[in-house]
Amino acid sequence: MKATAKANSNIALIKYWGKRDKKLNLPAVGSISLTLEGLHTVTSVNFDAQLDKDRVKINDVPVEGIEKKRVSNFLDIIRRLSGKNMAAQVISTNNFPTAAGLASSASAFAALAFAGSEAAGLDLLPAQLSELARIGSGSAARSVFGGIVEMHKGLREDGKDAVAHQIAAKDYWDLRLLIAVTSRAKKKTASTDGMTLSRETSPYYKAWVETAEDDLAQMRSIIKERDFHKLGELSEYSCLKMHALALSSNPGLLYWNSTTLAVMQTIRSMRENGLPVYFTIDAGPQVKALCEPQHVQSIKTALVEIHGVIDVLESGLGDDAKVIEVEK
Ligand code: 2P0
Repeated sequence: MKATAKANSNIALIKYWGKRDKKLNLPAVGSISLTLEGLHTVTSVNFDAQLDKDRVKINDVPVEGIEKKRVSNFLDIIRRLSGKNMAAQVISTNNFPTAAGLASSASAFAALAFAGSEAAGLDLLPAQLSELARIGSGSAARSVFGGIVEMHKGLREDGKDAVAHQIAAKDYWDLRLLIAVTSRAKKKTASTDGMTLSRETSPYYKAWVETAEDDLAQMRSIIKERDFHKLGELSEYSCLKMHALALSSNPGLLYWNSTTLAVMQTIRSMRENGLPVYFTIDAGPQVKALCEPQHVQSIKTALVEIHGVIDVLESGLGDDAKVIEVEK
C-alpha cells in the first residue's frame, strides 16, 4: 500500500491567475507551461491501518496546520475514490526552494496525485491524474505531463474538462531556463489568496480573463512555428500582464524585490545588445530567463554578477510525472 512518485516543476509562459470555482479549483483562464527537468518533488504515500491520523513530512520536517490540512483534504479525495479508509504517512521532498515562486505546489501535488492514487490501487488515466492534481493546485495539473503543456480552463462545472494535455514532448524544442534566485524567504501571500484578491478587487480582472484566449491561441501557433523571439516576447507580455493584475489588486500584491527588477532590466539590456533572452516571473521574486542552449553560458555569467542574486539554476524541458516505486 505504499507508492513513491516523482514530478517535475513547471513554469507557465502563458500565466494562470484566477479561478472560476474555488472548491474544485477550476481556473478562470487556460495556461501554457514548460515542465522543468531537475526541479522535482519526490513523494511517498503509505496507507497504513495502524495509523490513527495522517502524518505529513515535507523536506524532513513534520508539518501541521494549514499545510497538513491541504494534504489530508487531498488524500480524502483519493480515499473517497478508492474506498480505502486508512490514514497515510506522506513523505515529500523538493530539491529546490519551497514556496518562493518556484512552483513547489505544482510538482508537490502532481507527485502526491501519482503516489496517492497508486498506493490506493486506483488505476487512473493521465487526464484523470491531471484532474486530480488540479484539485490540489491548479499548476499541478500541468506537471503531470512533460515537455510543453497546455492547461484548459474547461467549461464544465464538474471540472472533468479542466485538465492539461501535452502540446509537445521535451525533445521537440531545446529550450533552456536560467533561474535567478533572489530570495529564499517564504512568500507572504499564497497564490490562492492572491488570485482571490485579484478577482475581487482588481479593475483589470475582467480584461485579464477576456484576453486570455487570444494569448493562448497565439502561443499555440508560435510553438508550432518554433519561433524563439515570438515565444519570448509573448511570455514576457503574459508575465507582466499577470503582475499588473496582481499590482492592481487592493491591497496591491508585489511579488518582486529590488533584485528581481535588476534581473529584469539586465535581461532587457542583454537583448538590446543582441542576446536573445526573455524573462518570466511567477508569484514570487525569482526571475526565469528563457533562452536557447548556445547562449546559456554568457547569460548565466551576466546573471550571477547581479548584486543580490543568490544562485542561478539551470533547467531544460523535463519528463512526465511517474511512479518510481511500489511496495504492496
Ligand atoms: C502559473 N502561478 O500559471 C501561475 C503564474 C503563479 C503565477 O499557478 O491556488 O499554486 O494552488 O491553484 O497553482 C501558482 O498557483 O495556485 C501559479 P492554486 P498555484 O504557474
